[in-house]
Amino acid sequence: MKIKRYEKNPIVIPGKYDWRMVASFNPACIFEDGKFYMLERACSGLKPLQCRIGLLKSDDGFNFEHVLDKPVFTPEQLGCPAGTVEDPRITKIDGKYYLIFAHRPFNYNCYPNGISEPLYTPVIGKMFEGINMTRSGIAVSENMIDWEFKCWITPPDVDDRDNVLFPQKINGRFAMLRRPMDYVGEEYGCSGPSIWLSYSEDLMTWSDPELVAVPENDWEGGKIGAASPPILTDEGWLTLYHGVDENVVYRVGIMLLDKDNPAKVIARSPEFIMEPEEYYEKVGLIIPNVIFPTANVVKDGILHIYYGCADTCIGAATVPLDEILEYVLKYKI
Ligand code: BMA
Repeated sequence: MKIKRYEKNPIVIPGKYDWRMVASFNPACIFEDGKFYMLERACSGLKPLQCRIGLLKSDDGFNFEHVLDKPVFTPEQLGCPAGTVEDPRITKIDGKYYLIFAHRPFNYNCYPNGISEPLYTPVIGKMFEGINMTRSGIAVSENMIDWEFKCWITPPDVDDRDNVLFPQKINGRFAMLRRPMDYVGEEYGCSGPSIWLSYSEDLMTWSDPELVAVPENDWEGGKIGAASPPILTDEGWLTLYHGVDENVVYRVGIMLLDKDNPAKVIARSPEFIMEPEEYYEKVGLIIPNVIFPTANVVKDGILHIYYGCADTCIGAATVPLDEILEYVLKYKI
């Protein structure tokens, strides 16, 4: 099974506007009315490293141009101008667009060192423990340009990112995958940060997380997290995820979740399906060796995977949907 990178990758690079001068990565993408719409995580600079969300569109899913010359979602809209909004994931449910984002409520400087985690220092005040200290939230829109913050979906004191909403309700409830970092240990049933599932009637109150999948393979190191919104197929929810090995190399894995009970993994490939190979996936401004898929679109039977490359630019890759489904079904549990 071969995932084909777009030959002119990277498809989106930083530059052009001040607010996206150093990086554009980890995008959301959706196909609507004959066009692909992408939301990029855009960084203005490294000192401080602050991110906003920009909107682009494309006719073919590979050549994107900006819809607006300014961001469409910002930390200011959260009442937290010193914070940052990151890693958008989009789904459309009952005619409305939902954007799940990760939010760090502080501002920091980033000094890349070329070897995995760069050095971060706070700009004002004290940084919360660990640079990833993240709260996830939801914004809603009817046109993808005007986003309104709806609510937080994780508690303030739990580092919980890689939250991904399923594109339709399951048994009448919203469902999302999540990754509460501290839910680790015997009492949680996992030895490293894992993928969990919660349900909600109204998007505001979420059920206690149920464990879905734990790190199992060497390439997943001690940590896995959800990637892009699961895709409904006849066989179940086809779900991309990422694994981080001990050298901080980010790779992509694939699993299939039960249609009615997505806490149940019905197939999972022990091998990754993508790893950093190209220069733009190995070398970047912030963290090297990262493929971080946050979006997928199925068009004419082809799965388009959109991913952040080394926290700097955006790549696209494709594979026929039936091929990847057939591949993961080889590993039924
Ligand atoms: C994760 C998140 C992503 C980032 C990735 C690689 O923990 O912070 O936003 O792209 O690390 O640095």
